[in-house]
Amino acid sequence: MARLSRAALAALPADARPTIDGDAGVGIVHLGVGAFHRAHQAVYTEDAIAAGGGDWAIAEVAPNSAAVVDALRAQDGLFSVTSLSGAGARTRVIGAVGRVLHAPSERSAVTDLLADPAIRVVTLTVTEKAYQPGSAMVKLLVDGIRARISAGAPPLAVVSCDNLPSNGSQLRALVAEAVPLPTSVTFPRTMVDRIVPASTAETYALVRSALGVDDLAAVEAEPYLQWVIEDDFPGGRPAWDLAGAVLTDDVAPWEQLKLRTLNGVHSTVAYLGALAGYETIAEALLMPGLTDLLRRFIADEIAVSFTPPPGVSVVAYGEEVLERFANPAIRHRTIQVAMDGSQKLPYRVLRTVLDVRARGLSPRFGALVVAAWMRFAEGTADNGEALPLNDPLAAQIRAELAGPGSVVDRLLSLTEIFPAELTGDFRDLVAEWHRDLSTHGVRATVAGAS
Ligand code: CS2
Repeated sequence: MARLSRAALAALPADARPTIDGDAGVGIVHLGVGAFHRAHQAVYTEDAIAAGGGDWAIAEVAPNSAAVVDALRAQDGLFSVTSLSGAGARTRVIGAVGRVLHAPSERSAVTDLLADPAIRVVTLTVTEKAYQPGSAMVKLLVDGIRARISAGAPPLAVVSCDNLPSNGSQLRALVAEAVPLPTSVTFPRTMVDRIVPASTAETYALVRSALGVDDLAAVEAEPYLQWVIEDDFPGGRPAWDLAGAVLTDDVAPWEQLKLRTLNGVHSTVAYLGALAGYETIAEALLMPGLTDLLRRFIADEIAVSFTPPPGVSVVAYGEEVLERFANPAIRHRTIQVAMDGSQKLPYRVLRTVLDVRARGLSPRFGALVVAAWMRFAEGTADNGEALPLNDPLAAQIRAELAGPGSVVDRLLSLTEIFPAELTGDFRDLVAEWHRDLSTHGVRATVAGAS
């Protein structure tokens, strides 16, 4: 079967071809070429170029994987995004990628590109764990910004698209530790949203039958997508607003809404679902009692923990999230969402717990999520199958699990994850859930919880 390429485009179904002709110059560097980026920022950028023009093609920089670089280069930067829902599948090819680089083997080309005044925006999807002082991502950005300063510091916006609160401010602080930042470099905050499971053999087969060519960089996603961006782009930006993104001066309530509701509930379903033996998020939602429990978590704890954007109801947003999670066409694996829990729990769940406690209420369901994460970290599902602990703190977590005394106390002592004030009544709540989950299993605990 032929590969997807510029030459193959004419033979594709007309509604699957890119909506731009591929001659826009490169104006964006993106670090982290994962499935989420391809199904999110790349789609918005293609639609923005189609609607508003401009030299905003993307230079993709892969921080690790050479496979995605090889796949995209062999396809002239083209790849497909298939939206999947109960109503069917729609595949479109994205033509917004102008260049592809591999950071480990093409380091100086990446630095030169980051210094190039034609580049006015850098976007990043590098996951929570890359936001550490001195990480490879931070070093790459610092070198790029130094080179840019030597080139006269042309204006640049560096846009974190990872699921962290104040993502732009966190990134700015990490970079500013290593290089004095000129005022011409900004770090707008964003909230990004689209459910994009890892591609599988089925994804590639689906695209082969939809397009009649092979696409080794294909991604699948839910139809829904959202992007809220702080409008602080000193060198200009693509017309993302014309592509449906919301440009605003206050992203904070959107970040909280999404992290605490969507991501918090996602992690809850991931840990409980994986422990109960469900392979996907949508299947896990079929567990008797789980949806009712999640509704109570949303209404009684998440919704009281923060102030949402004006006019938005957290409960209504939560209902929409539960519907999206239930999309049977999306096979998002519970263990994929469960990974990196030490990096995710603090922003997704523990801030909710602290705010619920500060209001004098009991963070009952927040404690259940923590207990479920602990059971997950212990490594065995209720049916006896092994669960993978894929986490940058895996060694520390395993060391605590191997020590003497109660699992709950040992894991709560990991200060990289749990704030010191999460003791006392919270510790007791977690211990109670942990005992229920260990003794009766997830299904019985969930069925008896609401
Ligand atoms: C998920 C997110 O893997 C995870 O931890 O919660 O990737 C989620 O699918 C996205 O944030 C949705 O926008």
